[in-house]
Formats: sequence, C-alpha cells, structure tokens
Amino acid sequence: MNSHGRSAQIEVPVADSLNFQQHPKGSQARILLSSVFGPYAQDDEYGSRSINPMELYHNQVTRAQGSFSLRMFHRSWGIMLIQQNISAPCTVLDFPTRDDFAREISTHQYDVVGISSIIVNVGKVREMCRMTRELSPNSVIVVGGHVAAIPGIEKMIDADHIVRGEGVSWMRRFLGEDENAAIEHPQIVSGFGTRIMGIRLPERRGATAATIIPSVGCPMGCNFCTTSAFFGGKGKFVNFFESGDELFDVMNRMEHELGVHSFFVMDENFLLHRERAMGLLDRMKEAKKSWTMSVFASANAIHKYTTQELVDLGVSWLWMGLESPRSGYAKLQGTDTHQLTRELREHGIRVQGSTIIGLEHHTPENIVSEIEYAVSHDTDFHQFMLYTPVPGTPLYQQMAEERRLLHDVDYADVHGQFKFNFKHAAISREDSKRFLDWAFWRDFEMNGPSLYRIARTLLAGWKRYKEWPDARVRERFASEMKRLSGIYSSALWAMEREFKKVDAQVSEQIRAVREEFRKESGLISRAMPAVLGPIFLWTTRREDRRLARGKTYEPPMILERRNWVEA
Ligand code: B12
Ligand code: SF4
Repeated sequence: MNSHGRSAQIEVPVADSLNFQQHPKGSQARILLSSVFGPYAQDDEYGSRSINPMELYHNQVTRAQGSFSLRMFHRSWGIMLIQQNISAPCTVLDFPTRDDFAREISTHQYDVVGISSIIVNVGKVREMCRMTRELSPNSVIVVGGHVAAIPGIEKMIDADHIVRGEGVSWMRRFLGEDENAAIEHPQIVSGFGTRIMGIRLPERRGATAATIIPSVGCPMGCNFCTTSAFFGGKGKFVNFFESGDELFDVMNRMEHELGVHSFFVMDENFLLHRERAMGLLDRMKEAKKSWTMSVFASANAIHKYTTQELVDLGVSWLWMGLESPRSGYAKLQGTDTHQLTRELREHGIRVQGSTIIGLEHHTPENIVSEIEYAVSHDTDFHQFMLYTPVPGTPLYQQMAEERRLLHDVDYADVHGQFKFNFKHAAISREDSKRFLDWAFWRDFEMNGPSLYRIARTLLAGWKRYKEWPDARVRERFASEMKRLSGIYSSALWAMEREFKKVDAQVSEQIRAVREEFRKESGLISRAMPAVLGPIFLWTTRREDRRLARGKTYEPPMILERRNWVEA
C-alpha cells in the first residue's frame, strides 16, 4: 500500500520520527512551515555559500555562462504541498531572512514550527531550532526534508520530531487527520524572478509553467541518488496521482486556475510510468489539449516511447542523466545517448544532460576525454555534478564501510559543486573542483550559450511540425514560434556579437540560426532584432560588469496563510 492507500504495489517509505505522538490540539493546532533563512548566495557562518545560490540553472547548469546564464527562483514545493493537504491553520514562510523568521514566530503563537531543509542547510536548521526555543518556547519543532537523512541529526539540532520521507502523510497523522485522503495539488507557478542577458522578464499570468508533482522518489535506485534513497530506495516511490485520469484532472484545473498551457512535471522519472503517461495522452487527445511538458526521465524510460509519442505528449524539455558511458548504470544500458539526444532535439525537444565528474573509473588521464564526450552531446543544457556520497544513499554507506569519507568536510560544502567529500582512488580533492569547473566552461565554449541552443531546438521542431496533420502538435510549435521568434532573434543578434570573443566559429553558427529564424518569422518578429538586438547587447554588457563586481540575486520572502484566523 502506498502512503495514500491507493495501490497494493507501492510501499510506504520510512517516515519515522523521535517519540511520535499526535499533537493534542489536532487540526486546531497552528502551524508554521518555513524554508531555511537567506540570504543564500554569500559565505556565512550558518552555511550559506556564494557558489551555492538559491537558483537551479545558475547553481549547477549555466553557471559558467556569465550574463547568458538563465537566472530564476523556485518556491519550496514540499511545504506548499503539505500546507495544501492539512486542514489546520497554516502559514508557509518561504525564503525568510533570520529577522523575518524571528518576527513571524514572535508575533504569532504557533503550536508547531515546521522547518524544511536539505543537507547543506543543516547549520540554518540548528539556528532556527535555537531561535524557536528562545522566541516561541511552547512550539513543537518538526524538521523534515532531506536534512533528516544525516546520521546523528537528532544530536545536531534541538527538534522534537525529525521526519524522514514523505511529509504530507506524516503531518496528517500528527494532526489526527486522514492520511489516506486524496492529495489536493497546490497552485504552483514553477519559476519566478527570471532574468536573461541582464533583463528581468515580466511576470504575466500564464506565461510560466505550472509545477505538477505526480510522485516522489524513483524505483531505479542508482547508488548516489538521494531522492530515490529518501523515499524508500530501489523499487520504491510514492505516487500522489496514480492514473493518467487523475493527472489530467489536476493539469486541467491548473490550466484554468493559473491560465497555463505548460507544465513542469516534478517527478524524478516521469516517463518510467508508461501506463500513467499514455493514459494522460489519451485524455489530452480527447480534450484537444495542446499542452507542453518539461520532464525528468532516465534513458531506459525514454526508450519505452517512440519519439512521436513524446512529441504527442507535449514533451518539450527533457532532463536525462548521461553520467558516463562506462558507468554501468542500469538506466543507460543499451542506449546510444548521442543518437538519442540528437533525435530528441531534431523533434524540438530541449535536452538537459547531466554528467557526473569523479566516478570511480575516472583518472586525471581519462577525465578530459570523458568531459569532451559529455560535451559532444551538444545538449541544450548540461549539468555537471561531482560524484558525491550523500547521507542516506547506498554510495554513502559503501564509502563509510570503505573508510573513504572525509570527516572534516562541512555539510554546507557537500553539494556537488565544490570539492569531493570522499577519498577518490585517482583524483585529488583540489583537482575535483578544477575538472568540474572546466567541464562547465568547455560545454559553454564548444556549444555556446544555452539560450542559443534552445532557440535552435525550437526552430528544428517548428520546421518539422509546422505543417503536421495533428493540430494539437502543430499549434504548440506555432504558438511558441509566434511568442518567441522575435525575442530569440533579437537575443541571437546580441549573442552573435558577444560570443565572437569566446569562439568565432560558434558565433558564426549563432548567426546562421538567426538567419533561419528571420526566414521563418512573421513581419513583426523579423523587424524586432533591429530594435531589440542592440538593447539586449547593452543589457548583456551591463550585466557582465555587474557580475564582475560580485552582484548576486536572492529570492524575495513570501508568506502565505491558509485556513487562517488570527488567534
Ligand atoms: C526545486 C529544487 C531546488 C530549488 C530550491 C527550492 C527551494 N525553495 O528550496 C533550487 C533549484 C533553488 C535548488 C537548489 C539546490 N538544490 Co535542490 N532540488 C530541487 C528539487 C528538484 C525539487 C524539490 C521538490 O520540490 N521536490 C518535491 C517535494 C514534494 O519533495 P520534497 O521537497 O522532498 O518534500 C517532501 C519531503 O521531503 C517532506 N518534507 C519536506 N520539507 C518538509 C518539512 C516538514 C516540516 C516535514 C514534516 C516534511 C517535509 O515532505 C514533502 C512531501 O512529501 C529536488 C529534487 C527532488 N526531486 O526532490 C532537488 C534537491 C532537493 N536539491 C538538492 C541540492 C543538493 C540542491 C543544491 C545544493 C544544488 C546542487 N548543488 O545540487 C541547491 C541548494 C541551494 C541552497 N542554497 O539551499 C538535493 C538535496 C540533496 C540532499 N540530500 O540534501 C536534491 C534532492 C536533488 C538531488 N537529487 O541531488 N533545489
Ligand atoms: S534514474 Fe535518476 S532519479 Fe532514478 S535513481 Fe537513478 S539518478 Fe535517481
């Protein structure tokens, strides 16, 4: 049975806690759910690190791309999901400063203070527990999220409950509510505060995808994978929505409530569940939905579909692990990843590759060719991460048994973008960072800005599908082209000029794509680069100067109350 009691095959992940006892006030208890405090992109004593900003792309994907880097923030979806699925009065406090957090717990009487965190931010959790004991001594402190996987965490922080695994069912049980009740999906706009080339994009209703969370965990159980391990490991996961019908209903509701047609599907391996995905496609066809979807999927899961099925489903962005050809992960077996990524791009599907630096077989001699191999996929985006034994994973267990963990590494530095936290057989800790940084730079140098690459993929999709018989698919590409071709052409105009300094050949390729856009665009879009191009060039250069001066970006504090009545 899963945590929502719907399926016999899925098991409950470990959701344990110290001294579990239902809260005496039950659903009357007043709850605060907070993310850890910022600012984040700076070095401080609580564990913030300037190289670890609260951003997805700039943290681990486009961080070497300077002013071309895609900058945006994402809300803390775990606590939004919990808030939506309990009937107690509940506040979500996202990205507070320390002062915001202190003010909130001092001015409202919370029976429960819930803190959500990942491992790197354990120092902040410790401080927030200390502050809560001081400023709100009657509150019960509950800590959840990946931080709970740290061995001995109960001695590092002063919390009453430390929750491992899925949090909605735990919180419902804690409040005496029905933990098997259906999940109500919160309204989530996937990203905000987006900046490219020094321009902050306007936030229009419906312009940004909605996040949908069909499940947590992944049954593939790769040895390093923390999300898989946290929700039960190999063979396990928790489904919030079992069928294509349920998913369709949620997406349909989001379409109406948020005015969106595109969805960021937050599921570690969405395509693995073919029956659900195909059920969803049937409903989309029936209702003539021309939706787009960004998904995560492993290569073995992608192979369950023809490219046409993926296009029909509206998959327009796909994040897949490439790891390394010699890594031996089951998910990659029998896959020619070059051919796969090329084919996806030719069908207008943006590919985000993910490669691990510092696998067991890597040496200073072969790492450069392994990175070159990864870069040669020419994916639209490429994430590089250090091989990192993270608490809770089989890899961590193995490294501990082999006594290869480095014990003097601060958890704040165990995020895969700094240096090894273990003794590698052939690569030193210092070199691990050098190789990692080089991988990002090499991808940028060889393949150009990701913004150019996604424009190129859109163009390929448009050319292939602009006269396609299925109107759902045709309209999807037509509307993206209409919305973006003028903007992309203008951005390409500026990129072409700026990239000459980095690589003249890539600059020439950018020019060729811009020319093609011109041919394929309508009158207005064709005229836009003459005006917008120089503006983009100016803002790009201004942004470069700002970044050189150390400019960083922080998400704003967000406070949301639900079922609320003032005490
Ligand atoms: C969105 C996201 C982000 C956003 C941040 C969002 C935010 N506001 O915090 C961005 C892009 C900024 C980000 C950044 C980073 N991230 Co991140 N991120 C994710 C991602 C993709 C989705 C998170 C999510 O919403 N999941 C869905 C929700 C439903 O699941 P959940 O958050 O786990 O919540 C459930 C439970 O954990 C629990 N729970 C959570 N909070 C609480 C609180 C209470 C009180 C209770 C009871 C329960 C509970 O209940 C929830 C419902 O079941 C995950 C991967 C993943 N699939 O989860 C990685 C992930 C969380 N990130 C990770 C990492 C390492 C990072 C970075 C360090 C970047 C990097 N180098 O990889 C930075 C850190 C930035 C910083 N300074 O803190 C790791 C965490 C590893 C670990 N073991 O700690 C993950 C798991 C990715 C991975 N597989 O490596 N991230
Ligand atoms: S396939 Fe991806 S999400 Fe699944 S266990 Fe492996 S790394 Fe994790």
